[in-house]
Amino acid sequence: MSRAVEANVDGLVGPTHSFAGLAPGNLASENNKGLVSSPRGAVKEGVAKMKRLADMGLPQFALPPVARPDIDFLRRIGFGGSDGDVLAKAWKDAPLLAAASASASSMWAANAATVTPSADAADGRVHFTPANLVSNLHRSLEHEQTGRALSRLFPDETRFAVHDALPLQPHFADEGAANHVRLCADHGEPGVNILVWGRSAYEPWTGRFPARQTLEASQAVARRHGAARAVFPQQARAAINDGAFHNDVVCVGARSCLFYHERAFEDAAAMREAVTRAASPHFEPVFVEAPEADLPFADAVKSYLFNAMLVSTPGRDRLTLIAPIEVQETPTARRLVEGLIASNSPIGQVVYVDVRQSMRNGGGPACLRLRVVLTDAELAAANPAQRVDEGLVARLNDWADRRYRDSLSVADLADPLLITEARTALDELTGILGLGADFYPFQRV
Ligand code: SUG
Repeated sequence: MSRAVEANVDGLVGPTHSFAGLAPGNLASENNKGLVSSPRGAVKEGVAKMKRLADMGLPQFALPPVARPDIDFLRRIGFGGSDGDVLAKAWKDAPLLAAASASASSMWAANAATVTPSADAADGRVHFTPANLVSNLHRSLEHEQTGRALSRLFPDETRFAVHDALPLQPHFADEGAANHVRLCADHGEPGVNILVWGRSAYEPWTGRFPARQTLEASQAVARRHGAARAVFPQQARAAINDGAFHNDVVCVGARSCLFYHERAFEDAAAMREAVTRAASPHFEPVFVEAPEADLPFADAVKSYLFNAMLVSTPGRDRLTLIAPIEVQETPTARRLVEGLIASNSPIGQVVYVDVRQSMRNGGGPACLRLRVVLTDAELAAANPAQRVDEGLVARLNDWADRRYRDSLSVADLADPLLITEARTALDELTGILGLGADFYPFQRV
């Protein structure tokens, strides 16, 4: 066992952040379709959250957004001419496809990849599988650039293995760490890897909304990472139908604590038994189940209580919940949190953060981050220019002020000027984050 910390890697919001309603089954995305967004407000909310976590003494990194609009995707489906022509024709003839090419959805880094820390991996390296995200067109366009971004952040192949995404088939539909929770006694010690899935590839899915993660994808990721102590509980079908499009909408865990809604799992008792068995003899898991009677499922989805981050910070015995401000505004959710803090539960403190721009697309504080457990030596091998400190926060805020629009409607996504604006912003970002001048596809032509 070696000392390890849990770093957070947050996705920076891209310049095309918008409310195009692209994600069926994600109730916030559906309900806020057509609103005017603030890309600048969104990226600064994200940076403020990163600063908050860094200030708490936790290692924090920033991941660059993928380049959008994805002109190359539009060319592959038959639109031609100059980049501006491609965008104009796509918006005229196929606006839904054009909107998909513009999404800033890579901000939700919980979906960037599934991560297996070296303490759990057969070959002692940290493993990453970028999620193929094939359940949604706009998200299926992310994985290549995401893999490249992870390789820049974790370049040393003797310590880190960044795989390709799983095969791009519905059988292997994979949404990354949004359906993965790791429990452990301490970060550097053996962990139980809970990989939650929504459907099996070989059973018909008849739900109202798509089940995005397959059992076969979860098993394939665990297999290729050589992940020890993997358990595969099923998400409740009814939870997906009621808006839990990822398990992290209704479940979060840290150290030995799993905090989840009573209705999150198809068979919660079987889940607890499997996790307890896998944890033995390393640690005793603590299950904190929120009952429907105290917190109606609809309030859990509306407030995004379980999409809080649950973190252990230096000098505190009990865990801290980094919750969206919407929890404070939802009486049932707020009371539940207050009750947990007042009792002797593993959760001892709540910090509220404002990430409303992301929340309106169904992304809470936990969606915006990828957790990566790193030993001291692995932490030292990460790209230092992406480590969030006072200086980087100031540079990113200044960059956003100069390069991002304050407001953007869905119709504005058709503006050809946005192509150049976004590229100029991202080109500058590669300098700020030390990514090299060949990072983005548009920098390589
Ligand atoms: O995949 N929203 C994202 C939100 C992802 C949240 N992530 C986690 N729960 N981990 C999604 O549904 C909406 C984008 C739009 O409509 O423009 C969107 O893709």
